[in-house]
Amino acid sequence: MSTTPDRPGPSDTGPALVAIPTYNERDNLERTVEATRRSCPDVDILVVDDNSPDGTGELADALAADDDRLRVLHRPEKQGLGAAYLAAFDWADRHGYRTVVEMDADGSHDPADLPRLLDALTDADLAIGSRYIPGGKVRNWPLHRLALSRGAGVYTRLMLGLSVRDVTAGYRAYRLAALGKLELDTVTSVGYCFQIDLTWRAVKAGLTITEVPITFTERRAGASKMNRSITVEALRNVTSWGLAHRSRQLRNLFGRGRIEA
Ligand SMILES: Nc1nc2c(ncn2[C@@H]2O[C@H](COP(=O)(O)OP(=O)(O)OP(=O)(O)O)[C@@H](O)[C@H]2O)c(=O)[nH]1
Ligand SMILES: [Mg+2]
Repeated sequence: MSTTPDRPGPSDTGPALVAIPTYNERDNLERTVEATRRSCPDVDILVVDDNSPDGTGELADALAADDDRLRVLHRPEKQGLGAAYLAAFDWADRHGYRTVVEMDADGSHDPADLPRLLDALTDADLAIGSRYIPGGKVRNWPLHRLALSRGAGVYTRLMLGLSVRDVTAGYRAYRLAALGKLELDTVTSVGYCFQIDLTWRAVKAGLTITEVPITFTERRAGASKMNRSITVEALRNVTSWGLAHRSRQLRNLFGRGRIEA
């Protein structure tokens, strides 16, 4: 991962790569790509497909044949959202991008919000498309999904002392140079915990984080990949990071106390 440059001037955030991970998104991908093109004609798009059984990878290839700013990264098997994004970040870095956006393929993330997300990077390292700040919205989510998301957010913010309001948000823009400070080679989070993991790393690395209100909509078609193991992973990791964080705070408190005594 490159380490140069640090945050450059406002006009210097591009070119941007929009990374779209896919697993069985055949009924959603084309509309997401088209809407992204309409919203931001200047971005490049990378579809990261984990050998979807429904043929999403082949569909992505067909779309790429007509669009020289669309590329497809084929991976041999389903390895989770986190691994797909790590591969996309590495690809973006190797191909000289300075900005990378995370976007779901399922219609939950509206490409119309993309310009505002990219604009927010002019004075931030990480711009998070947030459902839970004034102006942010969630549409058509079943109550249990909203409760899970809100509950995970409250627990994470309490455990880690974070001020970010939407810690699990998956619609984000990063400066590549900033991602280089997050020791990505040690990331093992697989599910939506990946988003919490990177938020926590960004805070610890002192990155500038901003939240931009977005409207999140329940997936348009196809099946969610959310499952119990994804929730358990997040709960286990956040608890362990939180305990480590709080015990570090206590050690610092008592350590300082001894010196001052
Ligand atoms: N390449 C790849 N993409 C994945 C994998 N798991 C999920 N995705 C994609 O990541 C995006 C988010 O996954 P979703 O299934 O929508 O999960 P979610 O948004 O947390 O849950 P829902 O609210 O139910 O939609 C979608 O574009 C998925 O196709 C994976 O293992 N590999
Ligand atoms: Mg989704």
